[in-house]
Amino acid sequence: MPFESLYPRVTATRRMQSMNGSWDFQFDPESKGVAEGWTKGLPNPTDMPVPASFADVFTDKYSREYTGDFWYVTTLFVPGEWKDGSVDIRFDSATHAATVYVNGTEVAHHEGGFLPFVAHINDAVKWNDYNIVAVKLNNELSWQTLPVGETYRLPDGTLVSAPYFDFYNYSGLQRNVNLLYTPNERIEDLDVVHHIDGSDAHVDYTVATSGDHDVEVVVLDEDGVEVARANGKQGTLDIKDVHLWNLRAAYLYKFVVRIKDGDTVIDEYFDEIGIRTVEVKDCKILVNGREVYLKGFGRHEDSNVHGRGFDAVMNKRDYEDMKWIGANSFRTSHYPYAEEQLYEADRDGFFVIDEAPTVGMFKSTMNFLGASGAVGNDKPKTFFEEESVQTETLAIHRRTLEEMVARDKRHASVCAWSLLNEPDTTNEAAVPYFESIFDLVAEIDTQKRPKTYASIMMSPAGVDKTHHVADFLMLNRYHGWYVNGGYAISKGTIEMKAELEKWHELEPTKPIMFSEYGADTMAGIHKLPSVMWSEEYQVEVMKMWAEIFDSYDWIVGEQPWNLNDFQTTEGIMRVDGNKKGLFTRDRQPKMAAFFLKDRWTAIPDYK
Ligand code: GCB
Repeated sequence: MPFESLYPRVTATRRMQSMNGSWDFQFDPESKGVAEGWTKGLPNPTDMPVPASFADVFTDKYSREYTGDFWYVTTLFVPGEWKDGSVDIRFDSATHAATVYVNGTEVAHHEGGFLPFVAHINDAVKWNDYNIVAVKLNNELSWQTLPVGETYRLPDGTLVSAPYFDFYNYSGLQRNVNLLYTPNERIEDLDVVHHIDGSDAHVDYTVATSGDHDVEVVVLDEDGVEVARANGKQGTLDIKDVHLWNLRAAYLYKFVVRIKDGDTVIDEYFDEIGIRTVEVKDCKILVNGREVYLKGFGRHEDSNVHGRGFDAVMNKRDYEDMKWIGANSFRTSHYPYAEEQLYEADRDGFFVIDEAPTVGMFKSTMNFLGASGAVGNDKPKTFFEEESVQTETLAIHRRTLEEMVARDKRHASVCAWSLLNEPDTTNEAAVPYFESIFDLVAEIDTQKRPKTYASIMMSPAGVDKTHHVADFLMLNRYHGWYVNGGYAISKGTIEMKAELEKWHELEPTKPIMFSEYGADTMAGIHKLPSVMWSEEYQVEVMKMWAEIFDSYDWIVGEQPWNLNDFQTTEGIMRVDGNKKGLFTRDRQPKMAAFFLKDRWTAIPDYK
């Protein structure tokens, strides 16, 4: 299994040097950079901070909206004493496609903007010397990129991206970049599967290494006391009187893995691991065998100026806001988030529904009715009928899921997988595609977490053809907003309940949760009586949904859209972004957040 999926760490044998900071940056609209030698330096660069999205640091429209190839270049000193090991650059992400060069030699290519990859650079570097690292990125969207969209040209030849989703198509080196040193014989993967046995736990583990030496695994509790130990690349660790990881009551053990030659440590790696089980049974989601009720949000990695750039401060504030309001869960809508977010969720005991970057697979809702300036084309209405989707897109989707599961599988917080957001499930053509990706995840996730997808309102119960593959149902519904808004809100309740009852008839043993519902709300607009867009109206929409949720005991969770207001592409549907946040983009609560806080703090995490 791939080394790049291990979160980079400094240990007794591993070294790491941050490559974050100011890089040279330049757009390459004619894609001439490689031919003109930009791999060794840019002719006319500006400086660009890493990590960040490039868009919102600029003040001119062309730069902000730029679509096409663009370059990041930096100088990197590679210590000579690292020559005896493996030296790799790890990009926590590069959005959406990247080719990496060291001193002009191509060392890596990766597609997909939200998962890590490494460039192995031993053969391309000058040791104990300065090296030029160049990254050519591309942020165009197509039916073969995840997320899905289109790219078209304005009459003057300028490329424009037309996402089939409403969040802004931020791009660049948006997460951390590190230079890593590891021994040649190294730990490349660690897999853990937990079994609870009364007050004890048994953890089946598998370690993959690049050599033949033996492996030891030691487990330490939060006080640093050894609680279990085993030898061999595969085995079982027995932990007596285990302290389980629970929702909002996390507990993390430190698993230390060492490759040893007698007493000599050849390589050492560790991870913080919570012990818990997750399963779906009889209309319930069970964590450690106990029924949970999920309260939380669909989120985005999004903030002012930084765009989707990794922002530890904003992340921390988001967790504090979620704790304040009584949340215990979130969905990584609509792409895998930075690993630091998952480690924080592990520590804080959040149930994370980890979502693949698979959004925009519904042709007729592309760009949310013009939210991002939809372009017309002659593609068929049902996405999955397209030949290239069943072949190329499916292959890319499968590879992306492999990368996501490999990266996130040890996290206790990752309790479920969402394999798509709002795909077109109205047509039988979706069925083989769905079966292929759901079977794949069932096979590669050794913890066998529940799997699902977020269902779109235009594919309701009775129309949707793919729900048989999901272990639990997740509904995105906008009664009270896109349909039955304002004075017609009471009609929304009746229609939603009718649909829910149909779902329950179709899937009598599967739990159902709401992964989206809400209302755009401009903070500061107050109306008596309420009107749509006012803070009072958002409270009414939240109350309407609460009444629906409380009517059925097979509803297992509520995640309104969205934790915060976030940036979208400009268009007639959005006023400087999507305003469905319970908090503003600068993380301050709207009125409805107080309603949810009262509601959620009264609902226990475990039923
Ligand atoms: C949805 C999408 C989400 C949008 C939201 C909206 O169904 O999944 O990405 O932002 O609706 O506000 O329109």
